[in-house]
Amino acid sequence: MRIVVLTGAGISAESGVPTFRGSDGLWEGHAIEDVATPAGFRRNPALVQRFYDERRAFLAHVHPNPAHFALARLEAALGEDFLLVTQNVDDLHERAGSQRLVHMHGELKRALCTICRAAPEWDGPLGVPHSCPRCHIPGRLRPDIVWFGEMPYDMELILPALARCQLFVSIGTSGAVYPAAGFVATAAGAGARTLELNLDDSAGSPAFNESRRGPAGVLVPAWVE
Ligand code: BJW
Repeated sequence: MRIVVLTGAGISAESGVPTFRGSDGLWEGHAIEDVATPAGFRRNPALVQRFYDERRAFLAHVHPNPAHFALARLEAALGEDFLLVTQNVDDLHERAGSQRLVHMHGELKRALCTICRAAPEWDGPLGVPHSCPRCHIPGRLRPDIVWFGEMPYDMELILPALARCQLFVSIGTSGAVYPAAGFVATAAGAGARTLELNLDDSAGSPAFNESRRGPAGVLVPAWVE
């Protein structure tokens, strides 16, 4: 069976990573347009760098949970018939063992050179002027995060996989952000069955063949086994 899984912030919630649109949402205290848009970065790069520096440093204090591990086991069983598409910018899927995954909204642990577009791995702060390891131009690195208005990564892999999959599973995402919110319609239009695993009803719930409610750390291992 060919399966595409889409994950969102809800799968990392039980690891202690705040979700975006929850009551303790990560953007509280910061207007979205200040920290998650190219215009916000142009206006106040120091604020935006600091915001992502803090989140990158926070990754050292969190660990994958049973939902991340269950998806890694599913990948090991299905091999090339499996693709994990995550909207998350944390590295918890990799740390659980997932390899066939794409980070469509970027990664906290990469920088992006605004001059030569290199995306080197990055583990320290970006908030002071470092040089790009490829073009060596200093002070032009930004977080490798897809902000509003920017093109998500790996769409050329994701769209064909959606068109070919037999099952599309969405885990822990509110369905508020496009194009990911439209993947269920794309997969269903290509004939796939669609399943949602989420704590609450989401904007996308009506579009799924089946929705299960509960914490990802319980629902995902139960679905995989
Ligand atoms: C649990 C749980 C537990 C909690 N267990 N569950 C119409 C069509 C196309 C585009 C647009 C459109 N209208 C507007 C747009 C533009 C825009 C957009 O979508 N805006 C919306 C506000 C409407 N989109 C874009 O700009 C995107 N680019 C783009 O569209 O380019 C053009 C294009 C067009 C067509 C095809 C291809 C390209 C770029 C979007 C970039 C999003 N980036 C962000 C922020 C990064 C910065 C940062 O990290 O600080 O990525 S937005 C933010 O939301 C982040 C997330 O990845 C994303 C999704 O959030 P997610 O993961 O769903 O989290 P939450 O918090 O919303 O939900 C968590 C869920 O988990 C909840 O449902 C909980 O119940 C649940 N939950 N605990 C299970 N324990």
